[in-house]
Amino acid sequence: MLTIWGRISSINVQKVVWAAGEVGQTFERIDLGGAFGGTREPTFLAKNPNAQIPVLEDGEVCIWESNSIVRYLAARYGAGWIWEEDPALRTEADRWMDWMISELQPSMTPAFWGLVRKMPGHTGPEVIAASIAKAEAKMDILEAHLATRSFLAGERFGMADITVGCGAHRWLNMPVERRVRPHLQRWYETLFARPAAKPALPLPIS
Ligand SMILES: N[C@@H](CCC(=O)N[C@@H](CS)C(=O)NCC(=O)O)C(=O)O
Repeated sequence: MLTIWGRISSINVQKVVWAAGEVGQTFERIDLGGAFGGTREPTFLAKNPNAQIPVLEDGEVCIWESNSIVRYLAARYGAGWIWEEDPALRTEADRWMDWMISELQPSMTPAFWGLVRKMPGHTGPEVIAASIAKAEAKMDILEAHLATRSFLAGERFGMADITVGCGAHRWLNMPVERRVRPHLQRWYETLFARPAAKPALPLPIS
């Protein structure tokens, strides 16, 4: 059985919980981080010196960085399913996963912190407006991509849909004005209906 360290309100933990469910692995999830604290305990720092969640333990294997964990779960337990063996096909998923962590998440996080978590120092209207504008521009890219295929890497559900899907879940449930995007909406609804997505994507977002 896997052990997943991290509170479920974390978008990066959500990716891991969803991926574990998709590849049919049972797991114990231990609340840590945020109000739960514990990330600076020496026992946890030994698992992740960055003092961040998520961390995955699979027997002797201990991994931090959410994308790396999703790739590990996909490769180890989801080969031929959410893991693509052909590097040329796999890069279709890889680029969207990296885009999620380097482009989409940073664009929407200030607005999420200000509007949903109401974190002191992050509620300034200008910061929130700039974040919404940046995230909307990224969502336009996603909308255009999804106009010509069912899933991010083509016609089959895969690991990129998990990580970027967590971003869409957060964005579409944030109290912001959004442009209407039928392709993004269709894709998100398909993802959210998956049994493995439900326990990973609690509502309301927090
Ligand atoms: N690049 C890392 C980022 C991890 C990260 O930022 N984790 C946040 C939660 S989403 C965290 O540990 N925050 C401190 C806390 O929750 O106490 C990953 O993708 O795993």
